[in-house]
Amino acid sequence: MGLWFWDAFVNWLRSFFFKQEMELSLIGLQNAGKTSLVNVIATGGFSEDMIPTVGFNMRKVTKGNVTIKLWDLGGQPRFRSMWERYCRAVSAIVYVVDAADHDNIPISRNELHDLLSKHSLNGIPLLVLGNKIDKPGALSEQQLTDQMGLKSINEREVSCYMISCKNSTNIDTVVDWLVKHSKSKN
Ligand SMILES: Nc1nc2c(ncn2[C@@H]2O[C@H](COP(=O)(O)OP(=O)(O)OP(=O)(O)O)[C@@H](O)[C@H]2O)c(=O)[nH]1
Ligand SMILES: [Mg+2]
Repeated sequence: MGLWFWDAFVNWLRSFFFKQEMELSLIGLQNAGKTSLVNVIATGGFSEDMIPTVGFNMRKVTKGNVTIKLWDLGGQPRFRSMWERYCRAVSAIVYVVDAADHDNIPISRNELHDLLSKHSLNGIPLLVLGNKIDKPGALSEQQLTDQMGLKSINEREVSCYMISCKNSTNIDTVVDWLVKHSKSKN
């Protein structure tokens, strides 16, 4: 019996006894693809024709034995002042960037660094996602890391992946990251 089989079997057994949960907030400028990401994680569906999020939406998604509560926040300027409030109690902040929208990268960078300067959010792990890599001219991971100033963020865990909600590229990697950051239910 292969080791992988044993691992899979143990995980399967464990899923009956140990429920995990996590709560996270999805942040980023309008049009970055936050709601698209929720849809692709929840159902695998993608639409070109999206309605901008007004305020926020809450969705619960179950992956294996993990229940993920997602706060999907509106990215328009008028909603950004509430980002911090919705990030305070979460296990992770997921910051979505349109990697093909070069003009707005500096604004996205400033909004991210402003948010992270809030003491209430100290230490919360950050996952930065460069979305829309299906588009020509999208930044590489290295370029996004540089232009978003991710190397200057310290005293919290920072991860960065490049994704496409449209083509479902790297969505599995995102889900794995989320599952790893979930906590046991008491
Ligand atoms: N080409 C491409 N387009 C995408 C991708 N992800 C999202 N979009 C498009 O980007 C637009 C905005 O997507 P939303 O998911 O509504 O963006 P949002 O971040 O939720 O925007 P707000 O709710 O206003 O903050 C829509 O037209 C989507 O179809 C992607 O991976 N590739
Ligand atoms: Mg939205």
